[in-house]
Amino acid sequence: MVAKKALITGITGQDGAYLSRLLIDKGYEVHGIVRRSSDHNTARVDQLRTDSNQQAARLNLHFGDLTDSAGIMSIVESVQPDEIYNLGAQSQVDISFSTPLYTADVDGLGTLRLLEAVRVLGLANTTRIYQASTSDLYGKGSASPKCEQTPFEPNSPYGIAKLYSYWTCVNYREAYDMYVCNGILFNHESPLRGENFVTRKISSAVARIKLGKQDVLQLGNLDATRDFGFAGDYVELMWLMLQQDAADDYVMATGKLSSVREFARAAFAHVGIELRFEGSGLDERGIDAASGKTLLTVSKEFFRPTDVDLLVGDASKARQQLGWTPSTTLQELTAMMVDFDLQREQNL
Ligand code: NAP
Ligand code: F7E
Repeated sequence: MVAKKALITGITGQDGAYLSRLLIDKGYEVHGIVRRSSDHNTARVDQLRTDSNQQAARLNLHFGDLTDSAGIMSIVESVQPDEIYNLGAQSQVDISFSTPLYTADVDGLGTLRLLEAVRVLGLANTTRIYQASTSDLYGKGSASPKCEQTPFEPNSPYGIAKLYSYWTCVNYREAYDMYVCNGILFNHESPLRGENFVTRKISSAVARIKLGKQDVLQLGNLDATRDFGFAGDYVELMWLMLQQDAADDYVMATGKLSSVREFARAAFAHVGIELRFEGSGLDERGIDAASGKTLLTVSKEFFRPTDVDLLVGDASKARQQLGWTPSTTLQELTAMMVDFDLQREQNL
């Protein structure tokens, strides 16, 4: 049987690494787009290239960038993918405030470039497309939990750029009968999460503090509350979405809430440190109940011009129609991340 071909933009990111492993295990020939960089940037997929000859032979990397229409067109033409997973993005919400035009170009127009490449190359009826949409589309809306019918009110350049992509995908599905799906993903984390995102910033700092390599962890908005899932569970649903009779959009979420403060408390507890919170606002501190030492402080530097206070999702549609439920609990996720960082720090 001929192997299916998948093209992944953003293959070097957290989700790209989990998804490429899943697809290779399913027998796919996987192609990934890698940005030119002055240094090595494929660390998250390097293991796949050395795990076994069979896996390495199934992974093909191409230099490209979502801002480069001709390059994207050329890669799509040469790969002729059965499935495209558009995971590439400037994915940091805080950074999107300082790079709004670049974020719009990559996260908004980048999707259009990909869809146009598929359409213009005559692949509209053969190539299925997954778009990495986001719970940030909901922004400041107060309805909770959020489902596929909840109105979008994005309040960051990132969310607004992703909203453009969301509707462009819906439009290409309706106008050209293309198989295009939006996965509206709530926050999902893992040991492969970038260290600038809050959960990994916490797990890596907790490991360093435990090992005496760092004194204090500085965070921003401790009240921000998110629906944190495990990235390894979420990539399965990306694949499932492209295996249905008809394309549709789905929320992926755990339905459980945790504030940043609660996540930090649980991460410290995992290494045996009981954190007691005192004070409020910029004066709030997390104190080691045993030693009285301040281990966590709040800094203005990590606040955003506008933030999303609370995001929790209702993934009933994915559960009922695709049989998908996330299997990793928040406690398991926290332990997995902190243990990984402890081991990594010990080996440095
Ligand atoms: P990530 O770890 O930040 O990975 C982003 C990927 O996009 C990286 O491979 C990055 O390449 C690539 N990229 C950035 N700019 C690019 C450009 N101009 N052209 C081509 N590729 C580019 O993000 P993630 O957590 O895996 O998320 C995957 C996707 O899901 C993103 O679109 C994100 O916005 C979306 N999403 C994520 C979450 C979440 O909680 N993780 C939730 C909802 C939606 P480099 O490695 O070279 O930087
Ligand atoms: O922030 C607060 C911060 O940067 C979560 C991306 O994958 O998920 C992610 O976006 C919350 C925010 O993720 C710090 O203000 C407090 O309220 O980890 P984050 P995010 O902004 O939710 C969505 C669904 C995506 O689509 C995105 O691509 O935590 N927070 N203190 C902090 N955040 C950071 N980064 N650093 C802090 O020190």
